[in-house]
Amino acid sequence: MQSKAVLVCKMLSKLEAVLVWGRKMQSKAVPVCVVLLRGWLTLDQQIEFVANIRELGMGNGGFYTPSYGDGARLSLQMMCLGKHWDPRSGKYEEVRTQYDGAAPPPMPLLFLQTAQAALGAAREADQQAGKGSMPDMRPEICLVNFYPPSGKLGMHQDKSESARSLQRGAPVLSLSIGDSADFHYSMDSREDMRARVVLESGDLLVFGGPARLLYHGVPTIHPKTAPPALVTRTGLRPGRLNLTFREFKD
Ligand SMILES: O=C(O)CCC(=O)C(=O)O
Repeated sequence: MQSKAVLVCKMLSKLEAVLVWGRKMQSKAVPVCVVLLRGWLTLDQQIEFVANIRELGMGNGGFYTPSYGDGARLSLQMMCLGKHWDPRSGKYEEVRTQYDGAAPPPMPLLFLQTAQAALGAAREADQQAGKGSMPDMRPEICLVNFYPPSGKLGMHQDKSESARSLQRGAPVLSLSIGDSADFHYSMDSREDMRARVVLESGDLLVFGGPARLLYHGVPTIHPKTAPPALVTRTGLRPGRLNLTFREFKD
């Protein structure tokens, strides 16, 4: 299916653009390291993820509302798999020391295998675009965010992973499920340098290599944009799930 073309990175100065259409991953030229594959997760896969996330989210170490160091609460719910990421310290830890002491659930096989397949697809798209510069990564941690319709996440860099992992640009893999969201990104912290793309249910976004420290944030959720069949078949609450897979490497 050749649907909409997605322009990624159009406003970035150093990072060039990649155009990727639909599941076929036909991509157009230029250096990469940010890859967007529209609708990469099938509806059935999205449904399976929702069921798994619901079960994990209600259990020990499941969803909670995190806070920053100044006590301000994030406008989302979070669950960490593999290791706990603490927004207060910006560090990973084995248990939720600042919250309830619970250990994060290990990453289920489904998540690991999907992340590995996602990485393969992104690296292939990157290669087809003529570069082959997207590094490999080992998915060790998954952060699952649930954004209610009013949810958001400020601009930030993902840089709590090990220096080794960051230095080699081990990519972050992001999967979106549910309502669409505005995703802002830039290689530059200045506000006027930001570009925007709408992430939809099933989309896979990958940034690594020279783009590993991409500034990014989610200012807006678009209510009632989730695929109706996803909502009907899962009873997913209004809002958006996002999963980011990261390599930690001690
Ligand atoms: O929700 C998203 O698309 C991005 C999530 C994110 O930036 C994060 O978890 O660090």
